[in-house]
Amino acid sequence: MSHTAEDRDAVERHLARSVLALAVTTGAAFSKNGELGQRDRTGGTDGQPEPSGAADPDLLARPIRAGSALTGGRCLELFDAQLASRHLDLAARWLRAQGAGFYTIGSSGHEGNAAVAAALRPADPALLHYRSCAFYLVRAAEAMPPRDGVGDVLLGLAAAAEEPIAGGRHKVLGHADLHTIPTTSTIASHLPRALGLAFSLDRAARLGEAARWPADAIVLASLGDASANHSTAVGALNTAAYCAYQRLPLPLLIVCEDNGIGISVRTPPGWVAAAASGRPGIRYFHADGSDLADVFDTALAAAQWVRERRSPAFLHLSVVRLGGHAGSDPETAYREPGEVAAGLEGDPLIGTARLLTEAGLLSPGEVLDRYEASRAHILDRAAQLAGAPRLNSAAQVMEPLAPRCPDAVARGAATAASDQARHEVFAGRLPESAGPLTLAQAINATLTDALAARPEMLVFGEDVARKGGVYGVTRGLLARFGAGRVFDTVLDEQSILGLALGAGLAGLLPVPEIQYLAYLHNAADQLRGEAATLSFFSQGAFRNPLVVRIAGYAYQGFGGHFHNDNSVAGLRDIPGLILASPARPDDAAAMLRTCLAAASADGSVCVFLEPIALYHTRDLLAAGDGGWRAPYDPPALWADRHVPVGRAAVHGDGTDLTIVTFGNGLWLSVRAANRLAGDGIGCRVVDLRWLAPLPAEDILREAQATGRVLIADETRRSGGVSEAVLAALADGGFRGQAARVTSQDSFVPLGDAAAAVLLSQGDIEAAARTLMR
Ligand SMILES: Cc1ncc(C[n+]2csc(CCOP(=O)(O)OP(=O)(O)O)c2C)c(N)n1
Repeated sequence: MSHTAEDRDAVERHLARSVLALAVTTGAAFSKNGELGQRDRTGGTDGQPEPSGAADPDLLARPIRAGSALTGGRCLELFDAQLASRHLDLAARWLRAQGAGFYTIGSSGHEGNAAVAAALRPADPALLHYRSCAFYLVRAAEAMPPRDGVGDVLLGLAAAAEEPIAGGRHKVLGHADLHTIPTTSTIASHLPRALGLAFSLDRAARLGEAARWPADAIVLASLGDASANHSTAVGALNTAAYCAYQRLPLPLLIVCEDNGIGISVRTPPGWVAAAASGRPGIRYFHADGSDLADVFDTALAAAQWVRERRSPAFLHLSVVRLGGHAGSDPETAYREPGEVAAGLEGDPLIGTARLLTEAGLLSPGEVLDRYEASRAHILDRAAQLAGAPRLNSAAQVMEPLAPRCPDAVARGAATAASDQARHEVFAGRLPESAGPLTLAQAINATLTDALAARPEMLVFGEDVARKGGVYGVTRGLLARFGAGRVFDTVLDEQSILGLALGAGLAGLLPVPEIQYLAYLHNAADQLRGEAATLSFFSQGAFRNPLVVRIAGYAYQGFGGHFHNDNSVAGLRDIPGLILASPARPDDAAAMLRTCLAAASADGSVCVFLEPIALYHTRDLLAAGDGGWRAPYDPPALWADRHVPVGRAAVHGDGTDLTIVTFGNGLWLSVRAANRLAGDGIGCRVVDLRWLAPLPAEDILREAQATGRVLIADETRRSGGVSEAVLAALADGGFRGQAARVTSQDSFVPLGDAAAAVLLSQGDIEAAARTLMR
């Protein structure tokens, strides 16, 4: 594909808003006082000889302006990044017009962020606002060896398969070599992760973990002004302040690129400063985003503040948005012409050009030549890359979604601490010698073993440390492993999960707890939009090793929705996510080891859904039978007893009916099967154990063994697990009978009324008899 003069003209029309562009198209230039003047034939202004400062080592080494730490040479480099960023916006529109590009949200007006990159160290991890293209280009130029940042961005705009981070899955700003972690389009959703990474950098270093980043690194997260109002941002800022208030190290630099508008909605003038400047524990800095020297000096001061104090700061950049929100957004629909023109005053390219001309480094003519050269170069590159191959099959698209290495997971699941270490952490009372354990005791022992075997593992959440969890599942872990690894968090599920996402990035193995399933939903995007997408948008260059323990399901006697939530639909459809649903103590121990190993070996995002009502259940068929307790396997048996992801368990070998169930349903179904046996109905009960991926093979095999299937599902009839099991049977070609009993499409009420909407043993028995008739 090539670009013609007409194409260039079309692009130029977009450009016309920029004063600099105006200068180019009319042949005008600006004088040293910053005003537009006519460019003469020799390229100088008003007949003045052209400065040749760009070749003068003295000038290059000198501050660009008295009192600034920005040298002339650095300013020139940053100007080139700013120019390239501007022309990439134009290239995006040109590519779009050719049908060869798919993304036109640009960075025009925000190019001052180039100086933020320059003020940081190249290895400071950065999670960028989508308008931080110039930042990315500076990072690329700083890399050793330098990266072709322009090529990266163009490939992203064109959704090309060879784009180096997302591989054509989205246009993101990210690269592992540039320590730039791709962010999603869900505004502010990267802040909890950034917070978690900042929290974890120092912790990982203290734990002696070989971290990806130096111990004195700082984390940068940038966002827009409208985004700063999102509860995710506000929550992350609050948690940052909360940590700083307690003097917990939190080297986080939040940069707000404030252009005064979010798509079409104006941010009240002064609001960002008012909202961000008074926060306890978070130091506020402000810079004029059109003045590169001011941005550089202020960002240097902010970075130094954060690095030395390990304390958060908020850098507020006043910038402008030149043009609409995206290529498809005509800003004239909501902005007056005067407002648009006023924005041009703040064009950072003009600001930097002014700095360079005033310092005698470039003449106006040279500025314009540089601008033209950048434009020609980038449009040429765009034309070259426009036809780059795209992803074209589901297999290609999905490749990085959920990498699975079952052998490595099996090995990891069998890994234990040394005998001596185990004796120490269990204080001589090894769980395998303690007799049969309840579900809660088995999980507690498994967490203890895992913390002993995996020095990088952390356990945290609300009430998990001092109290040991609402149900005692994490009891004793704080005393055994200390507050560096087992700790209570702020009461904010978004921050808890964000902490986990950042900890995973930092090389740790986070095991956060969500106290009740009903309280996951307010923070679910951290799993759905953030954790589960990271590998997808980075082709595995960044991963989210994670095992979220969630206490859930119903049957707690007192009822009430918030402590008896039985909705798993929002988890089951997250691509790549592993959803474990243990019911028995022995399975729970093995499955938790599997999840930890999968997180560690494959970077899997795992949810471990614990049935609260079974935590302390001891008996199965009769009072005192101890049928729901199980002995804890010693490490020597872990390899043999390994439970692979997506494999069910079968209880009983009846040939009349297959009951497919999970969680509390297993307890109910085994009891029901016992009663049905008395009537001569032989059942086998399949415990799914994994709700995602579903054990489809095992379901089908056991269904075919009897020809009759009853699904006993404690989740809701609509959107519940039974729908997926029926679909698996149909997909697998099952020709027998199938029926289901489920809980109602209701929230769970308080008190005895709960029983009216929840699956019961009686329901299962009745449905089984009907099916057998
Ligand atoms: C959670 C969420 N809600 C809505 C959107 C749609 N959206 C995308 S960008 C944007 C405005 C963001 O404005 P601002 O934070 O000021 O950044 P700017 O684009 O102006 O740089 C909105 C509403 C989104 N991406 N994410």
